[in-house]
Order: sequence, then structure tokens, then C-alpha cells
Amino acid sequence: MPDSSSRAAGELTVVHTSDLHLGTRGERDDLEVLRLVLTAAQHVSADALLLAGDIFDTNRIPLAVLDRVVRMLADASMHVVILPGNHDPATADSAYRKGGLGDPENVHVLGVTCNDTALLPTLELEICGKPHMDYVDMAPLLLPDRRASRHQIVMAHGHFVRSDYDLHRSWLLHETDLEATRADYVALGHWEVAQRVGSGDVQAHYSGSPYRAGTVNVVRLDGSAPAVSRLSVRREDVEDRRRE
Ligand SMILES: [Mn+2]
Repeated sequence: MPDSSSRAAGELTVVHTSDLHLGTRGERDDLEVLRLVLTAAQHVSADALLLAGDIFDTNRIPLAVLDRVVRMLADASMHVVILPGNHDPATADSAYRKGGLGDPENVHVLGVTCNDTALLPTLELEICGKPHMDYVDMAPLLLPDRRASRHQIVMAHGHFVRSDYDLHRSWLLHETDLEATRADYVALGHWEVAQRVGSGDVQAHYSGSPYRAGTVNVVRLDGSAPAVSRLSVRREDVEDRRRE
């Protein structure tokens, strides 16, 4: 866990990604994308890594793969907050309830290891989100209670409504609701592209999948408007930074 005394007072760095879809190759999944994401998060000395849904492609993940994921997250020396998505919902047989995924003290799974809020008091940060609990359509944006911490982030996994043409889709996120969160940052998942959505004051961003976007979002919070940038997780860029 990063030493909180090494941070400037009240300053936080959070890395946000989603849609890793681990396990598409079964036992042969090399988890390379997770390694690249974790290395990038370590490069910016992230205090927390947010995984906004569809981390696993399916809940039928071989235990050997789960076991390696658990060890990688436990060794990450940062908080990891996971929101179950529509591919990996927090069902009774969810990947998040098997293989000890919720056991490491730095790993927080919304709807599994805590309710809809992960409280990280050493970071003065609370992360709220409505996990997918099954495969059925629902409104995926949680309107948080009045904040109890200095910093508040909302996570949601769903489809942002750009026009009426989107209304036939599932798990819809409406701009008015994003604004109503009043959160410092809204970490979205479900889209493959990295994109800010909404035109109001609340910063709501999709990270995109690391495969398609080639980046993760880096969010710096210091009590004023969050600074959001993107960091490459392409293998050659991650290896280059390592050699610096
Ligand atoms: Mn999804």
C-alpha cells in the first residue's frame, strides 16, 4: 500500500480501466493485459486502481486463472476496486465469489466484499457503484448519498445515451443522472473506446478497453476539478518506461 505520508496532503492518483475480458482463452489466458495495466498504474504511483466491469469475460473462469489474478492484485501495492459488469455479474456463482478473489485486504469488490460503497479512509476516498448482480437489464448508475469522504468517485457499467437511437439498448446511463451524482469523477465501463461523455460539470469518462483504446485513464484529484489524462498500456510503451 502506498505510504500516505509520501502524498501531498489531499492529493490522489487513481487509474481507471474496464472491459479486460480476462479468460477468453480459458486456462491458456496469459493475463498479459492485466500485467500491463498494473505496471502502468505502478508507474504513476497510483493510490487506487478502478476496474469498471467486465474484468472477466465470463463467470466460468478456471480456478487456476483466478488464482493468478488474485496473486497479481494482492501484490499490486495499491487499492483495487472492482465493479462487477454484465459479463461478470455478482451472481451466486460469480468469479468474484470463487478462488479467494475478495480475500486480499487491498481488493474491494462492490456487491461482494462490501455493499455499494468502498470506503478507503487512508485516502479520504469513497467509491460508490451499483454492481451488476445478474444478467438482466437495470439502471446501472447509483446516485450516491451525501459524501462522507473528501473525495468521491462513482463507478458504473453501462451504455451512455447519446440520442433516442440508443434507447433500445440495455443498462442505460442518462446524462441528467451523471450530473446528479455530483461526484468528483464517474468511472464508466462497457464501451471499448476511451471517451468523456456528458457536457456538464461532472467528469464522466469511459476508459475503453485496454485492447481497443490502448490506454488507461489517470485521474488526479486534489479537491478542485480532477485532471484526467490517458497513459499508454501498449506493451512497447510499458517496456520503454520500465527501462527509463
Ligand atoms: Mn459490458
